[in-house]
Order: sequence, then C-alpha cells, then structure tokens
Amino acid sequence: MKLIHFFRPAQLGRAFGAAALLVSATAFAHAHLVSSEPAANAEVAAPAEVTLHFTEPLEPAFSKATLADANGKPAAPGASQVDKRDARIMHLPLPKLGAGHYAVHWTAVATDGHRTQGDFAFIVK
Ligand SMILES: [Cu+2]
Repeated sequence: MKLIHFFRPAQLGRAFGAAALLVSATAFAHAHLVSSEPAANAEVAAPAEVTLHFTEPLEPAFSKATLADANGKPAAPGASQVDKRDARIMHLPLPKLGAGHYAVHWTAVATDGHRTQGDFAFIVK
C-alpha cells in the first residue's frame, strides 16, 4: 500500500513547530483499509456492491473507489459513496458482474487531508 502525503502550508508550519507528539498524532490519522466485502482475493457470487471499511473517517469529496475488469476497463459505472452514517465506510454500487477477475482501486482522504490508496482483487464465479 502506498502512502501519499499532501501537506498544505498550514500543516507544514504546524509540523515544523509542533512537538514530536503532535506530529506522530497527525501521522496516525491516515485512513487505512481494514477489510472489504468482497474480501481481497475472495471468490464470490456476483456482489451487489463493494464495501470498504477504513480506520478513519473519510472526506467524501476526495475519497473514491473504482472497479476494473481483467482487461483494465472500468466495470462499475456508478459513483462510489462514503456512508452518510459512518464516514469510515465507502460503498461502490456494482452492475450485474459476469464471471471473471476484477480489481478494486481505492483512494481515501482522511479528515486531516492525508491520502492513502490501494488495490485489491476479487473473483466472480
Ligand atoms: Cu494523516
């Protein structure tokens, strides 16, 4: 999993001026993927959606998930959504998927502005 930091000027100033404790507290606010349905590398019946569970609440405007088929082509035309009741959950609605390999790519922006991203695959039987 790649971690990409986008420090805004305000955050840079805070990081340089702050105690080490505050810096590490900020670093821990990244949103990491905890689990998903379907799970990574799972072989499943065609799911109605992909559900992603993160360690931190997400910024809905900047967080997203997409699905690609085995040829790398987009396979889910619907937009992903951060759950309105629990911002640590993201949903990607799926069309009726045929059998095959699929890859989920997600980008999660935590409330501190830090971005994480990752990929995982699943198989539809
Ligand atoms: Cu962070």
